[in-house]
Amino acid sequence: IDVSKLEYLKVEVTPEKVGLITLNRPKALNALCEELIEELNMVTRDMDEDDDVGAMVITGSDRAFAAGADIKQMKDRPFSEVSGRNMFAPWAELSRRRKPTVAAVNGFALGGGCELAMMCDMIIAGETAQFGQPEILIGTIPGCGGTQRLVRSVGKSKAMMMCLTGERVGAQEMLTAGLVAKVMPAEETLPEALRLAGKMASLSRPIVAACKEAVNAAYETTLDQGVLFERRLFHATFATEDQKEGMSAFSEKRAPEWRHR
Ligand code: CO8
Repeated sequence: IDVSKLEYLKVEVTPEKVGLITLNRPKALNALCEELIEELNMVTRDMDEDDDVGAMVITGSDRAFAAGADIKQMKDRPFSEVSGRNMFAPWAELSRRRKPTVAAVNGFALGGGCELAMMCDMIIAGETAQFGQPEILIGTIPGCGGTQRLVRSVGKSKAMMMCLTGERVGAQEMLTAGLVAKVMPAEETLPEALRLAGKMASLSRPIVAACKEAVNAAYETTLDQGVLFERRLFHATFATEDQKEGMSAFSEKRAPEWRHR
């Protein structure tokens, strides 16, 4: 794709092989219109297939990661269209990427913005970041995983509080609750996200992908099935050159040289 033609995103690939995607719709606090999500799907699909990218970081501005789905775009749509076109179904595409994805969140992550961050593999938040599912305040409910992913990471009580009151919750509280992996001073949010993504991009691609698949299985299956799936993938790593290289390098007290990255 021609990244110079993107209207709502800024995209670059760092020397550390990290695909950096910046939501760029400042006038609307990065409200997620359908065109923005289409671009995001296109870019992340491209990066997932690009050997020069090992991990992705999605970020917004200092003021807003994203203030939700575009309310003005959807407000007058009739039920027949919303349901008939299965509105928001394509937005979940991000959660199916094979390479690691990191959300670097400063400012507002509300509604669809919070849901977008939760579709990433991990969230790094600035001290002043605010998370919320305010849909209830505008006469609707979360439409892209808010009621589901939130429960799985922060538990029922806090998810209920957020979804039923629409009140925003700060980064530190979300760290304690388990939604975010790390809280940083605002100006260090993106550098830390890039550092972590760079680390993942420096490792063996097939092994990183297998590990992500195994962790994701924990969301979808029983403990017994999940542990079995993990063990089978663990066995499968022994069929790769990188497992042999990694363990040989350890034994020989040298840094591994990954074949597949
Ligand atoms: N949609 C459209 N425009 C928006 C949105 C939005 N979600 N959020 C902000 N904007 C616009 C404002 O209308 C305003 O535009 P204008 O200057 O033309 O009037 C501009 O951004 C700046 O916003 P404010 O003046 O309101 O800035 P404040 O600092 O006063 O307030 C807030 C910031 C608190 C973030 C406030 O803008 C707000 O409450 N926004 C709406 C938050 C919200 O309700 N989000 C949920 C939307 S519904 C949703 O997300 C459904 C989920 C669907 C699935 C998504 C899949 C990923």
